[in-house]
Amino acid sequence: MRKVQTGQIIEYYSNTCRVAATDGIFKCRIQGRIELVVGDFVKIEPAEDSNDCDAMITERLQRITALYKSKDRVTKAVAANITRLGILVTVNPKTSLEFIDKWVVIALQSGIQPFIIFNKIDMLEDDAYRVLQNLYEGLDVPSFAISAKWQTNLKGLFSYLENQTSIFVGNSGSGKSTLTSALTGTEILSRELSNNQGVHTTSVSTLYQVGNNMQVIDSPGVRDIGIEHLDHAEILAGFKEINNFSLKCMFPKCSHQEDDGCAVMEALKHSHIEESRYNNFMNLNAAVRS
Ligand SMILES: Nc1nc2c(ncn2[C@@H]2O[C@H](COP(=O)(O)OP(=O)(O)OP(=O)(O)O)[C@@H](O)[C@H]2O)c(=O)[nH]1
Ligand SMILES: [Mg+2]
Ligand SMILES: [Zn+2]
Repeated sequence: MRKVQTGQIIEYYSNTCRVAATDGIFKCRIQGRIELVVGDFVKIEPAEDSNDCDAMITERLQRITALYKSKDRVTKAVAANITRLGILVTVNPKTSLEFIDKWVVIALQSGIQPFIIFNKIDMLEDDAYRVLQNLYEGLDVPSFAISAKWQTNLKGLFSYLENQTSIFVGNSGSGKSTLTSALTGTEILSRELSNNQGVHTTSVSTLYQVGNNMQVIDSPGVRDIGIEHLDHAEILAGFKEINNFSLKCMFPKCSHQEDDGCAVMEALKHSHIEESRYNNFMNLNAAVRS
């Protein structure tokens, strides 16, 4: 590498990064203490003194979006400049509805469009996901029912991901790497579910370029996604239908529980709000600062 250039981080380790720049892909060292994540655009310079790195990252460019998570009251970015967040949902391993609702909240709060990928349909009856698809589509969360392994129904998903930078989140074993392999056409080692030998659980997030107008990030299985950095209003914004009904509650400080004139409780009673959504809303609220 000869000259200063701009690139994008496609893999981040604790003190080095792989950066895709105009002239190629470079292994880079980080100058000073710049907080970096996969998806960040950076300035890189030729490294003079470094024996195992090609270049040095000297500056991070402004982020368009940043996806945050918190753990033990520490909040940190996990990926930058993402436009879509794909939540993988499977029956095995079982994805909880709370997992979906939590990621919808996190995505919307970060200015990222959430969508759902119902995976492993080859193992299920037709329309097994129909009820959930209807529920989330009514909430402006588009969804796709696919089989990543057998590459079924990928066409619609593929068009949806064009001109976007997307990240896939889902429990370990839900098929993020298998899907990334199918989209990129390169084989990414994936995890065997039933035996513990030859397990290929993804350990770092990697950004893949698909053709010249699609980017996908395969991220490690998410174990703990703390949301302590959010407040009640941000959670409410992720529950569109509850938000709409809450505007009609008699008291502005309604807690949507036993309160008189609570429009949310009324809607719940008449099944205009799904019980799972209401319960997850209450649980997420209980987990954040007041
Ligand atoms: N039957 C079936 N199996 C699938 C499908 N997609 C993925 N799998 C299998 O599910 C297992 C886990 O897939 P991975 O792609 O490694 O899952 P992952 O989400 O990347 O897992 P982590 O990296 O651990 O987070 C593998 O054995 C895949 O072959 C599918 O559509 N149908
Ligand atoms: Mg993986
Ligand atoms: Zn209320």
